[in-house]
Amino acid sequence: MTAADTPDDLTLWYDEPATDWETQALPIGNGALGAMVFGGVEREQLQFNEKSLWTGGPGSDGYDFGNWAPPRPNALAEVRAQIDRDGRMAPSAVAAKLGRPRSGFGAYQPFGDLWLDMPAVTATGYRRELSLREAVARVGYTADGVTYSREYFASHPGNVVVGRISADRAGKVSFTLRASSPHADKQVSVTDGRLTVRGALADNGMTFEAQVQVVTKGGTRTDGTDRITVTDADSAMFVLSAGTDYADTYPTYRGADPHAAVTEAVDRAAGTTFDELRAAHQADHRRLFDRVRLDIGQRAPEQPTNRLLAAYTGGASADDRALEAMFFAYGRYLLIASSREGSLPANLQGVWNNSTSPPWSADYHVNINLQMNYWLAEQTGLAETAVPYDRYLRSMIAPGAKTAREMFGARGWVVHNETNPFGFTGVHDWATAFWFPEAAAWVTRQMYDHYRFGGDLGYLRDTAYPVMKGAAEFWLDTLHTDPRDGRLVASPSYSPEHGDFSAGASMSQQIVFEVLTDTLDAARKLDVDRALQAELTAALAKLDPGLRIGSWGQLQEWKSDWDDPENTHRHVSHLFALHPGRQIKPGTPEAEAAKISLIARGDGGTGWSKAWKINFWARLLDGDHAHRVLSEQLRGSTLENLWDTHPPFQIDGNFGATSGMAEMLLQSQHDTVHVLPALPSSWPTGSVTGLRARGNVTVDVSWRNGAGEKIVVRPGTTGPIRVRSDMIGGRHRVHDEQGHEVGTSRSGDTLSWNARAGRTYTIVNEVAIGITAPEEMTTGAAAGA
Ligand code: FUC
Repeated sequence: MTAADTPDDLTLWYDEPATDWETQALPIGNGALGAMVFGGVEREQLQFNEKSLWTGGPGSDGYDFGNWAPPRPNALAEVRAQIDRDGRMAPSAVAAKLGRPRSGFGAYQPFGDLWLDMPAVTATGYRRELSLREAVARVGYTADGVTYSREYFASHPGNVVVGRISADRAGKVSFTLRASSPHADKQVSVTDGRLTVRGALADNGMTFEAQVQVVTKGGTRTDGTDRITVTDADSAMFVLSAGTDYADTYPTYRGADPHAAVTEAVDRAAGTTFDELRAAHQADHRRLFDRVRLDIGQRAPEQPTNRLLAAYTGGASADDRALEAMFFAYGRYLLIASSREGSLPANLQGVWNNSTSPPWSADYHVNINLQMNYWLAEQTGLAETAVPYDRYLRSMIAPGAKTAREMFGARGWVVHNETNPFGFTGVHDWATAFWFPEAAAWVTRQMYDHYRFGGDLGYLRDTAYPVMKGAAEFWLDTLHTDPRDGRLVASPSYSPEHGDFSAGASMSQQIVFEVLTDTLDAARKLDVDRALQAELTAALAKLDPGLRIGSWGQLQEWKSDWDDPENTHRHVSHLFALHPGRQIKPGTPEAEAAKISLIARGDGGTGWSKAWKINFWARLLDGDHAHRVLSEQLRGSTLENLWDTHPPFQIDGNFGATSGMAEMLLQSQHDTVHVLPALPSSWPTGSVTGLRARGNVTVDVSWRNGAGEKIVVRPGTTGPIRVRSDMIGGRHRVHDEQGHEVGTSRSGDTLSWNARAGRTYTIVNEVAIGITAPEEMTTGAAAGA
C-alpha cells in the first residue's frame, strides 16, 4: 500500500508507526466506542474506550452532586450584599462562602488496550493512514515479499470496533491477541476464540464488560487462558464491543448489566463478513460525512501529514490549503466518531482517553468547552450528532432542579462550571472556576439553534422548549436588582476564569439576555405559557444587556470599566454576544468595540481559544484575520495526528476551528443567509457544498478570484428567504431548477423572495462568468478604441 494506492485529499497518513498516544495514534470511533490505532509492525496496539466508563457519582465516596449540605440559607444574600456594597469580591472570598470541596466527581476512564503480537519481520514501504471519507484506519507494509494490510473501523450500526489482518499470500497471518486494562478488579477469560474482560470499578462499583471475537480464514486459532493465537491464517478479523451498567437516570445512574448487549453486538458482527460490516459502516458514515465538501484548491498531499503540518506556512500554497481542508474535514470526522445517538455527548477528549486521571477528568466543562464541541454540528450538516447532547441536557434537569431549588430557591434548573455523567450540577471550590450558573442557559442555545436550522416545531415543543424554559425560569427567579442603576443583573457574576466577582459581568448578562429572548420567542411560536411570556417580557425590559463600551473603545468585560488593554487572557467571554450569541451585528458600535477587545487579547491562546477567535473574526466579516488565527492554531496548537492541543490534547479546538471555517463561508445568525461573509484572500478560488443555514436551507457556493460565482440555495421549508452576498450588488440572475427566472426583490447586497420547499434556486454572478452587459460592451469598445 503506497500513497499512490489511495490518493485522497482527506486521508491522514504517516510512514512510521505511532509510538505516542496523544500526538501520533489515529482515532476511530462510533460515539460510544473509541479506539486509538498505533500500527506497530510487530506489536499492534488499539487503546480503546467506552464513553460511559467513569469513576465517581453514586457509589463513589462522598458523592452528593455538588449540592450544599447542610443548607446555607443566607450565603448567597451575603455575597450579593457585599458585592452591592464594595462592587467586587475576590474569587477566594466567594469560594469560601459558596464553594465546597469536590468529592466523588470522578473521571472518564480508559477501558483497556488490545494487543496483537506479530512475528518479527523487517518491514518496508510502511504506511499508516486514516481515511476521513471512509472512516477507516489502515496499516500496510511489505516483509519478505509479502504485503500485509490491516484495516480498522468503529461501526455505529454494529456497535463494534472491527479489525482485519490480511496478507497477499495464503497462510501468512499469525498473531496473538490479548487485552490489558488499567482497572484492577477484572477477570479475563477466553472460550471459542472469544476473549472477555469483565469487572467492576473499585471506585463506584460500575460494571464493565468487553468482548472480542476472533474469526479466521484458514490456519488455526487457539484459545489460551487470557489470549488467542492465530497461526498461518489467510486472514483474520476481530470484532470488539464494550459496555457498562451506566444509565443516564437520576439519582442512581445505573441500568442493565452490559453482558447481554455486548454479547449480542459481538455475536451479530462475528456472524457477518468483514466486507458486509465495512459496507454498512461506510454507508452510515458517508451519509453524514459526504453532505459537505470543501474545495479550496487543495490537492492530495504528497508528503505524510506530520511533514505537511511541519511545512505549513499559513500561506496560500496548495499544500497549505490541503492541510486546512483536511483540518476542516477532520472536525466533522471527529464529531461523527465521538457523538452518535445512544451514548453520551463528546467530552473534552471526544471519546478517546488513555489515562485513569485525564486532564480536567476529560469531563463536560460548560463554561465554553462542551458548547464548542457542537458549534459545527448544525452548520456543517451533522445535526444528528447533537442527539446525545440534547439527551444529556434533558438528563440534567432533575439534578439541576434540586440544585436550583436548594442553592438559589429558584425554579428551573442549573449547572455550573463543569459536570459529569452523574448529574453534578452543584459546585466545588476551585476559586477561579467553580461558579458559573449561566452554563445551563448557555448550553440550551444549541437546542434553539437546532430548531432555527431545522425548523422542526415538534422538536422545539417536545425536546428543546422544556429544557430552555427551565433555564430561563432559573434566571427569572435569580436576577438581582442592581442598586447602581435598577437594572436586573446576575450577582454574584463571574466572567469565566478571569478577574474578580462582581454584579452583571458582560457574559452573564448576554447569556441571560439570549436565554430569555429565545425562550420568549419559542413560547410565542408554540403559543404556550402566556404568563411566562409576560414574565420574560418584563424581565427583558429591565435586564442589563451587558454591552458597554469602555474607556479605550473596548467592549467591557465587566459592568465597571476594569479592562486592561495589556491582558491576553484566553477566555474572551464578553464577546459571547458576537459569537456564539447574536446580539452584536457587524457594522455596529458594539462590533467595533468587540474588535478592539479582540485585537487587545491577541491571536494567541490555548487551542480552543484560537478556535473561538476564528469564529469571532469571521463574525466580524474579516476573513483574513480569521484565517490568520486558523494558521496560528495549525502552527502552534495542532499535534501530528491533527488533534487540537490546549496543551494537552483537548478536542474542542478541533470542533471550534471547523465551525470557524464554516462561519467564514456561510452565516445565518441574523436570519439572512449570508454567503461568503468572510472569505480569506488565501482561498481565492473554490467551492463548498452542503453547508446549512438557519431557516432550513442548504447552500452550495463556488467562487473565483475572491468573488462568488454561483450560489445554489435549497430550502427545506416554504416561506420568505433572504440571501446576502457581495455578488448580489453586481449583475446577477436567479433561476429555478428548470431555468426559469425567479422574481426577487433586492436591497443592497440582499435578495428576498418567497421560497418553496424542495425547490432549487441558483444565483449566478453574470460578471464572474463573463456575460457582458450591453452598456459595458459599448464602454469596453470605447476604451479599446
Ligand atoms: C476551561 C478553560 C481551560 C480548560 C478547561 C477544560 O475551564 O479555561 O483552559 O480548557 O476548561
